[in-house]
Amino acid sequence: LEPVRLADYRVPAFLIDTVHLDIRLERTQTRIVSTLTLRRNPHSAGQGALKLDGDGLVFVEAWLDGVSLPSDAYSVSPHGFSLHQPPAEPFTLAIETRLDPSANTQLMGLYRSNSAYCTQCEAEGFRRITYFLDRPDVLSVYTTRIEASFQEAPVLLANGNRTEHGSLADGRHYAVWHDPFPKPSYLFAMVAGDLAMVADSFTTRSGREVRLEIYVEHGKEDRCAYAMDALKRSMRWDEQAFGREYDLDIFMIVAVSDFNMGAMENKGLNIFNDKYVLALPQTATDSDFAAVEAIIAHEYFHNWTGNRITCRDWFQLCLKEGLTVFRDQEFSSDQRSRPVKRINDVKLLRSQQFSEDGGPLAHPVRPEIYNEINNFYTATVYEKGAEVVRMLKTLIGDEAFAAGMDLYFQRHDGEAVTIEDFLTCFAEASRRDLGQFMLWYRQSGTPEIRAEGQWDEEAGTYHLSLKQILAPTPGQPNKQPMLFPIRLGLVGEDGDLPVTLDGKPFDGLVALAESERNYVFGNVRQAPVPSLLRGFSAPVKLTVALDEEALLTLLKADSDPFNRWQASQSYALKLLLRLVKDPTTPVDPRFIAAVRGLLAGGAVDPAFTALSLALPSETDIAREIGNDVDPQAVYRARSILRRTLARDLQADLLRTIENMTVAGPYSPQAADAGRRSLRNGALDLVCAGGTPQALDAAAAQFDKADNMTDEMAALATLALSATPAGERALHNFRERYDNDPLVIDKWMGVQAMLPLEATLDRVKELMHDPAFSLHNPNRVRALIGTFCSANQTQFNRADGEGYRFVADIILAIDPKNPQLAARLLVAFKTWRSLEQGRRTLAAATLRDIARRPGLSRDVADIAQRSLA
Ligand code: HT7
Ligand code: ZN
Repeated sequence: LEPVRLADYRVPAFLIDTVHLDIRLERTQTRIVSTLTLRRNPHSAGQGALKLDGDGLVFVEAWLDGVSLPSDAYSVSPHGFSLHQPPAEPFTLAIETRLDPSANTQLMGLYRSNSAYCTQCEAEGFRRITYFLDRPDVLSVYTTRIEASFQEAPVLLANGNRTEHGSLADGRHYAVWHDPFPKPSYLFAMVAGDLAMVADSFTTRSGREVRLEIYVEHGKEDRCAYAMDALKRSMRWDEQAFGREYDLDIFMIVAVSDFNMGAMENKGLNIFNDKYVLALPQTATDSDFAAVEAIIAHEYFHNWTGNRITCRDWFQLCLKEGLTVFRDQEFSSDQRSRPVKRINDVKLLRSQQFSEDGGPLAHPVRPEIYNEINNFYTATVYEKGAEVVRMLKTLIGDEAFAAGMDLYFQRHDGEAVTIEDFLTCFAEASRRDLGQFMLWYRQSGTPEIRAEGQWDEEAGTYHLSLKQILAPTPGQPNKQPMLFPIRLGLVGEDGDLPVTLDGKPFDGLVALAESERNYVFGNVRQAPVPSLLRGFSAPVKLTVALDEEALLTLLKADSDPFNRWQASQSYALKLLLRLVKDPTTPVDPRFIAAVRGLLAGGAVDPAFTALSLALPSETDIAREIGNDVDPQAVYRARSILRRTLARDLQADLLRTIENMTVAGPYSPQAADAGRRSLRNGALDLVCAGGTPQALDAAAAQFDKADNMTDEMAALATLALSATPAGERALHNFRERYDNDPLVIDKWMGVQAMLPLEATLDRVKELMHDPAFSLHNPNRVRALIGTFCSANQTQFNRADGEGYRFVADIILAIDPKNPQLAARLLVAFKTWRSLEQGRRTLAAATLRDIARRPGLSRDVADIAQRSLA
């Protein structure tokens, strides 16, 4: 593998001002003529040939300034096109190529999804459509002419505004689209097919009317209303929160069923995995609705953070992704409950990103080297990247952050920039030196903050020592001290104490810049419990010795909802760690009483209570143990605690299920969704007791549910009970949703998650279900992806069969869709933390994969880095 390094970045030797694409669609023989106006880049010292990227194209002919090029004037290789002696003055280069969309199984470039043609160009897919300078710092104005059979593709879409369309001979027709905003090639998109459309409109705050269109397969029109509503709310929110208005006359979304990721922010023509557009109460759960809202918003927000201002190179990916995730998180927080959103985001960060940062695939938020850019669309770039933006806001304050964003939009509109450019705007707006803050982009690994405190009763002071520990990570043996915003408070029996720091009322925030620092708080008249890292103000692992009594104080009296939730988790984690070591450890009755208290007060904020009720996951426990993890022992400990709670609190849980019934028709709004989450959390827990009353409650809910949230919750609970009632429910569900692939995906996932010895065979059998296909990413992720990421005991079977099975699937998928295969392989990322037997088996499987000839770059890269 030939690595790409940030240090080797050079400005492009040529610029492409305009691109005219003429696309004649045929299923197996699409013809493309691209006409580029080029000139030498005045900022480049580069001389000599013009080298355009290409991948898998069939070259036909090229013309320079309208004259056909002789074959000795250029060369063509599998990776590109080279014009040996480009003119010194601006010139026009036209190239004709052929490609076969129906043979494109990688889902990069121009491919077919069901009966439609569509494109995916990020990161390097445009070179699979035509020869180009396929890098994000070459910005061009695109005009796209699409021609196709009217019967096959009555809908012809591309970026920008439609300027022309008409009929042609032989039942064919065409459309011309022009996008006036210069953009990098990764934002190009084209869609053609027989699609249904739902239309609406939005009036911007300056009074411009924007047409909104969502395209879906025929018959799915009734599933777009929520996505359309989310889009309009996103557009309004971006005007209000960031002062950003939409800029074209039309904004289009197309839902396709074959897609490697969630969605793609192509200028004016977002293409979505249909899972994140289609939502009806009968087919989508509350979490699905929330995901549709978040992803619609995310892609829309890219119009400014990513499209109008883009990345100079792919090392800067977090410039658009971290910032846009931060923006979509803020949007969802404003639309729903802020504390609940924060807790869910932190759960995701800890489960996905902390495990990445603690293993062989760790990399900085802005990497400095990569073998395959597709493998860097990671939780670190996205989720930690968002945390870094959040910390920046916390450190410099809301006002300076808003001023920095305004400066960024004003200064860099229409440019391809770097993280340094971004941070400079905030340094200027806040008049702060952000040099040390930059380390968040450069240093990988999850920092640990160790806190120790002591109350001096006589002096009325509290001494707090904070220490930062930065463990080595791959390629980074030594680290420099970083800058941490730490929100904190001191909590007494009745809530926050009004303490002072340096003689002034304490405002709740310290910025730790040193390896170690001591703070002395004054006016501390009673023994306090420190509430540290409020709101999870920095993406760190906090180590602080808090006993059970202290955690109960926080649970009850902390003004910070995040830390109230954290106290419930820390308490449970303490018990679980003891149970992992010794399953006969009795469960602390104070914990059971605390959970009873939570349930009793559940009606005040059901969504928050549901989160507090849920025990730390198996991966949370494993991460806390750190090494020599036995997933079976972790599972057993969690099951014991669940069973104990279920039995001791059965009456309370059944009462909660009763009380949290939601009256009236289904609404995906946060209030109702919160009640359902508490009701279903209680159902899940009470069924862990396995009593007939509990299972009857699940069966009753399954039978009478009028929405997918309640139906799925009951199905999952019944399936987990491993009883005939569970099998009956699974059978019944499969029959009911036979023609609904996105719902069948849920059914597959529930079974792939079962922590049972027989699950591996069940998963193998499900691969023969007519609804399953190894060619469709959603199907693969639902069954195989769930098995390896959400079934710790069975993926990590002691006999290694889980690893072998997943490896075989990866090897089967790799030749067709390397991105999908590589993403599955990431499931091995924590293999080094396992106990020796499983570690040996996982390593052998990884080595076996790495040794195979003909691996894709994607899979070879993950396998090699995992083993390094
Ligand atoms: N920016 C988009 C990333 C994406 C992507 C990357 C690689 C291969 C396929 C892909 N599809 C979409 C999505 C986003 O973050 O908004
Ligand atoms: Zn994004």
